[in-house]
Amino acid sequence: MTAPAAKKYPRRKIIAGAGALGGLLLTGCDTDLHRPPVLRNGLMGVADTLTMASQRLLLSGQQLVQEHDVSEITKDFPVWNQSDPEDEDYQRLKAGAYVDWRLPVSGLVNSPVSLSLEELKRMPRRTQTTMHICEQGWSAIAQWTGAPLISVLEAAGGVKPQARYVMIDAYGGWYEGYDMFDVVHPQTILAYGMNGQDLPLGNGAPLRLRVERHCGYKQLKFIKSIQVVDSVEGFGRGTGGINSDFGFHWYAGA
Ligand SMILES: Nc1nc2c(c(=O)[nH]1)N[C@H]1C(S)=C(S)[C@@H](COP(=O)(O)O)O[C@H]1N2
Ligand SMILES: [Mo]
Repeated sequence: MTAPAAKKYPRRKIIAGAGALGGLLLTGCDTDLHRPPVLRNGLMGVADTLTMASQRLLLSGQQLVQEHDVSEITKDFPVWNQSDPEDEDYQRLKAGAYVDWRLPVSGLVNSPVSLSLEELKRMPRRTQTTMHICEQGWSAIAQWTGAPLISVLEAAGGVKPQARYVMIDAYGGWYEGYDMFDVVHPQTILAYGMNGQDLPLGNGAPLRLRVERHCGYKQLKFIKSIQVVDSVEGFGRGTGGINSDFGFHWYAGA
């Protein structure tokens, strides 16, 4: 079953979005191919059995990744893959300095909302200086500032008990899915700031995800919308993200 507001991705859109994946190696940070747990196969993951409240309680002690000193920030942090999505809506929003940009938060939340950048900036914020590790063999340190993903879900009235995944859609065709372990992790933020400035265009303006335990490809840029769902079916090829649709690990964490 798919959440009421979940939308299907037309196949041609996935193929178009996959252009940015061309040339990527089919490697991840792990040796096994990790996929999101699927109830109908009898593979029950924690995310399938716990309510958000019990998850928060159980997971509040999750380990944080290392945070660095600002003196370690990398000069010229790379811009990798998509740098300026060829998307009419995105280009229009960019031309208007993202004033009309909104982040719809829908699906299995109690009161769906659509947040402006200003509203996101007024929410609880977290700043963290972390190392980005791209699966293609480079790493770099930057300081990210943003709203914890959990705070954004709370602004939507919190999630319903059936909530298992957060699916995030990006301008330019990418999308990725995350389980509740990552959603409630304190270092999982929707970042609008990088190194003390607004997030630069090439690094995903106006909003990108930082999900610090994961490889580069889970750090979704150019965020368009957020949906809370009970199943990843109905999105793309149904593996839980555009990268796993093309053979990468769905779970790209350490
Ligand atoms: N929407 C979108 N998100 C994306 C990508 C992309 O091409 N499009 N590339 C991913 C990969 S593989 C990496 S390493 C990082 C790169 O982020 P950067 O451009 O800020 O270095 O973004 C990730 N998120
Ligand atoms: Mo990457």
